[in-house]
Amino acid sequence: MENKNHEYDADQIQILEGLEAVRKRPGMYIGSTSSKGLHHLVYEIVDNSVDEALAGFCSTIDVQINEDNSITVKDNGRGIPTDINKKAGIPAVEVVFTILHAGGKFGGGGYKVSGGLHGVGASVVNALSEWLEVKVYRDGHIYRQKYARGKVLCPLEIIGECNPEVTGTEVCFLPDKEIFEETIYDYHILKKRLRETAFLTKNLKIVLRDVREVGEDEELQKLVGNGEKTFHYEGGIKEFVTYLNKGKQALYEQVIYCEGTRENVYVEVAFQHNNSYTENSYSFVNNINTPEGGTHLEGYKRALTKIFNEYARSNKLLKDSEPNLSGEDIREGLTTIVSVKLEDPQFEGQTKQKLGNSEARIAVESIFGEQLKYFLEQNPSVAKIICEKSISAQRARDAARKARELARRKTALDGGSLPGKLADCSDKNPENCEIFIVEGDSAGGSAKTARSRNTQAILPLRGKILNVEKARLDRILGNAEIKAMITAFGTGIHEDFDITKLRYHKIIIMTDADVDGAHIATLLLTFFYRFMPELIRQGYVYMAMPPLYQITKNKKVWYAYSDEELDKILNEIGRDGQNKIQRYKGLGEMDAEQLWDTTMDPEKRILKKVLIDEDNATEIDLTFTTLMGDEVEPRREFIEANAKFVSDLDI
Ligand code: TSJ
Repeated sequence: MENKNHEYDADQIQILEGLEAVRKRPGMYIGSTSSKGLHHLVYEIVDNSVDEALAGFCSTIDVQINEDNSITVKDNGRGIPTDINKKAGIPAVEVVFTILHAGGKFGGGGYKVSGGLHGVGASVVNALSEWLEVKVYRDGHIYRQKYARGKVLCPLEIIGECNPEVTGTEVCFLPDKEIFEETIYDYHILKKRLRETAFLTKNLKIVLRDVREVGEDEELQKLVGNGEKTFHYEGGIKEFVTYLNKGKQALYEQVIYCEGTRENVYVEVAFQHNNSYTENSYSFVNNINTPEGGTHLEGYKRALTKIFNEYARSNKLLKDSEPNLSGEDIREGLTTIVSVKLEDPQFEGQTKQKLGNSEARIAVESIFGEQLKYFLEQNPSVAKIICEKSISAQRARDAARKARELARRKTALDGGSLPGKLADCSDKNPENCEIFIVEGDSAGGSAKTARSRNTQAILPLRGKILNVEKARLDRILGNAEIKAMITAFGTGIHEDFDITKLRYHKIIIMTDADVDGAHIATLLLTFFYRFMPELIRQGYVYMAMPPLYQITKNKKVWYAYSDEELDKILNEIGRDGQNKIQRYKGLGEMDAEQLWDTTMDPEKRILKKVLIDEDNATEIDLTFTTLMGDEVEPRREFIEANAKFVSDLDI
């Protein structure tokens, strides 16, 4: 007896040490303690309920943001087992919350979504919560256990009885303010992720509710959602494709969908072409986005290319004399979701986000290939539309290649000359150099006068730049402004892109602080995102922040970069009518010296670094579509929310 107690104590110590390690280095377990990590806690918990749904035992998950920014997640699954786990000598549910990496190790079977980069389980959430409470509805009992910062507060106890038909798990937790830099939940972030989860798990109903009161706080108003939202998609990823093609013109009515299982890999593919020129493919493994793709995406691409070429040849849509369609040709304007579920996903690559299992390639290639072939035979009119679109993409690509070769030869002849409008800097070490992309010739003129010639280059752009969402490659590469940027940067684009050739380590977009300026900035960002995404990923792209106001009093000058700042300055210096407040409408209104002082001087200016939120890749695409589409209202909304895409002040 004594001995047994002793062992139990030893186990307890180990448990506490395990969770203490999580509290000491939270970033190791959840990536970061910023807003991103805060939201990650919710996904960790919800993913357990999704596992239960995938196993076929749960149909509804209810997520609630409570008044105190605690989160309640409730499902109608079987309820976490409450019997004593033999190895640990404590109830299974306690194991789940107190032992690292214990999530889902017992019983069950089926697919575990908690297999991604930070799929660390409930014990990590528990360790990082000020308090956590779990309730299990099982066998007619209601069980409850409470914890604080990972420590057990009371044993698992029965607190009531229920109808034995009612089963499920309910977890409520409050993220620890000692750990997280940000502890206020953003409804919109949870909404995006839960919507995606619902798309990927057909028939699963996810309800998101926000019960916080907003009051007067404007910052809080942005984060709080109104009421309740239900995500429930019978069509699963088929509906996901429809959602992603929203605002674009579909080339044919139906979304093409297939599913099947081979070698324990469950495969789903859904796609539909639209009239744009960009590919829009997303792949998922056990509901986790794989931005770098992997074997599942390779299998899909191989089958798509092979089946369409075979079809086009045997139906004489492609002549014997013509070359095969390339994968890129077929994927022009194509929106696709590839989703696989498998028992033991292996992730490879630098960021461990690329699927490595070869059985996933084989499964996707054979299931998708077979069903696509059948579909094309049954739907010749759709097949014809796709083949025709692909053939015209092939022609455009051919024309673009010829134009590029011509451009290359020309550059070879005139010694690789830089664009005429570029005022380059003299320093040749890219680390020291920055290039300002400036809207308009007049602002470009001031910037050229103001700059520090040694390290700052200026490239003025004339008027609105080409919308790359609405043009084909040959036209895009024929556009003077775009050509000038590509040559100035030195990196090339797409598959030719080489970051080591980048001539400036800061690419700074400098546009007016108004709606037109924001529009030009987003056109530029769209171009970078589509053609040189690494430039953004590696943090080389910035936005200059010109001031909105100049305040003058007794020959002293202040600059305000926002309305709040103007208010603050006026409060400090007094509002006695002697101020002359000037509102800047454009960069052109500043002379060279003012432009240098307020926006260009590395010692004083504010730059915003542009970031891509990879977790929200599917939403970024929608954002660009909204922005570049013809509807004015959604675009205005985006521009107002633009600060979300662009963040990270660099002063
Ligand atoms: F992990 C967790 F605690 F965070 C959590 C787990 C949170 C929430 C909201 C739900 C769940 C959860 C776990 N929901 N459903 C389950 N199911 C099981 O743990 C379970 C139930 C029965 C059996 C069985 O073999 O009888 C096996 C498992 C894994």
